[in-house]
Amino acid sequence: MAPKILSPFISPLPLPLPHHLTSLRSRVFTIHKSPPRPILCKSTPPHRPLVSPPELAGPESDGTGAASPTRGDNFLLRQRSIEATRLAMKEVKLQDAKKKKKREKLPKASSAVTSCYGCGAPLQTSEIDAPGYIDPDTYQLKKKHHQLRTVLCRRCRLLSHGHMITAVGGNGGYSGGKQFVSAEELRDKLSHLRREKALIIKLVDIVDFNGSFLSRVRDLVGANPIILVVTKVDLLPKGSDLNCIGDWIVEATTKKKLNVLSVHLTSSKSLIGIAGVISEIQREKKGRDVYILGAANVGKSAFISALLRLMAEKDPIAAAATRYKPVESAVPGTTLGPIQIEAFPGGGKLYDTPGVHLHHRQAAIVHAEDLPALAPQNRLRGQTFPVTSSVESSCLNGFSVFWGGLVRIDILKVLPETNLTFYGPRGLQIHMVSTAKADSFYQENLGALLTPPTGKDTACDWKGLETERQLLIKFEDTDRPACDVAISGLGWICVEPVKKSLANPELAFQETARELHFSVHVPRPVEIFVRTPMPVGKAGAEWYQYQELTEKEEEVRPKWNF
Ligand SMILES: Nc1nc2c(ncn2[C@@H]2O[C@H](COP(=O)(O)OP(=O)(O)OP(=O)(O)O)[C@@H](O)[C@H]2O)c(=O)[nH]1
Ligand SMILES: [Mg+2]
Repeated sequence: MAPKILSPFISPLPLPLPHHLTSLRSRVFTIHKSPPRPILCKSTPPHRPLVSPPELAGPESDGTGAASPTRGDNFLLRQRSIEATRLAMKEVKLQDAKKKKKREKLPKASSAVTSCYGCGAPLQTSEIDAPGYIDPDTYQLKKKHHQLRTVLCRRCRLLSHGHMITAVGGNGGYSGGKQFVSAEELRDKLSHLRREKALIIKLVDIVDFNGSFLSRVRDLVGANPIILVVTKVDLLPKGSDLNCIGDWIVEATTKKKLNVLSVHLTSSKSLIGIAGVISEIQREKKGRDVYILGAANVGKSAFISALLRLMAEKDPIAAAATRYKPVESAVPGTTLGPIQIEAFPGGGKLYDTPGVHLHHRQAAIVHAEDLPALAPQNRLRGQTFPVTSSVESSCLNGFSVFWGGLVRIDILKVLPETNLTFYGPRGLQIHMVSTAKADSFYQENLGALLTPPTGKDTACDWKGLETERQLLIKFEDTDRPACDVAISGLGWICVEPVKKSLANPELAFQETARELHFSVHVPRPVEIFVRTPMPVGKAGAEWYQYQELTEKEEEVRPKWNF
């Protein structure tokens, strides 16, 4: 508060205030209601008025005709000074008490207290369909007992019972769609990270490595150190060698020019690799907050549960945090606000964050009801085409393969031995028809045989596979897959130019035919990535070649752990 103008009759006080009260002078002036007579001390030279601004001086301030103060005057003056000090002290105490009261009235709660502990949405009692809703009676009761931290909102309770209620606009969503949170709003909630010192744990889903990679993560986190955690490795096909997968991931990350401290392969279901992440967090945290970051549905909340579960074995703080942990579900957009968790004994908090919604993933275009179909529940098992081993009858040229209602691949020109293996959710069925009949087959069977979209009604609103991309794949080596064609938010198709079991030993491999031609159709914003093949399964471990690295490259390359 700006100090009020000091009254002229304070400064002439001949008795100095005690040192600890000098700062209170500005408050003393309010005490006098009428101007007192200025008093000149005997020792004061007459040419030097005590009240400096002439306009403030009283009629006697020019120093002429002033009588020397009598003992009575001095006594009165002293009394006035004592009284002024007493009143000033009283006023200060009064104001301090007011400030204290005001501080106490302010809600102590940060967003953590007034938000649902399951999803981070602010608690509210007005809109039943919106996130954060709890009924008014429960709210009042919990508030009265200071237990709002322990409240789970209605949506979270439904999600944890398997209901699919997305809250992020554009995905079907709950009935009162107007309360949707937008993907931009969720991103905004993370914008402060650039300015903070934090340790970032960036999560990527192994099933959708390219689609969930969140390549512009540096825009979000600035110069903060990043540990890369690859989730859901329990879903990798049987026999996969995590050493090969780890090397493949490090190579892919280096290609994307993302500088990370290390790479961890983890599963929140089987707890593979979680202990390694905990030790690295403890080593690198250095008192900072730890943020779990990633695209929607990569498994951030599940990862936090897994972290807390393991940490709870040694740490009572983490054990206490396991009681109120974030909710996980197959719906992208489960977590809607940052959730602060007391997990570390030595300071620094753990934060679950809302997933970043990427418009190029399949989850952004399918209806909420179909979202579970996109999430693999069990270990991936590649589905291979052609299925027969007779070369003549199995050549794929001129055929189209549908992957649910979400992907169509026209096989334009491949070798008789070429083989496609689909890795993705088992719920999506694969159908092959001749390309000449593909359009009519799609129209007739969409919503029924070809799902998602599920149901004829949903299929009516479906815009179709509007994006078509021509792929020309060149290959050198016939002993390994040429590439993976990854579909954002779904899975990938491994393209083997010459499948060993299909190869005809009597036919010499044609040197000239080292090209494969496909045309891939997907819904409009969905992205198609052509990448070096991921070495999955037993076969992957056989054909995978580790990159030769120089000593220097070896030093700077992040290490993988599991
Ligand atoms: N098999 C398997 N499933 C997992 C794993 N981690 C997460 N999931 C599943 O993936 C889905 C999404 O998990 P969440 O933890 O809710 O994902 P999230 O990243 O927090 O999602 P948002 O809050 O929407 O951003 C859930 O169905 C989880 O059960 C894992 O390691 N293995
Ligand atoms: Mg979450």
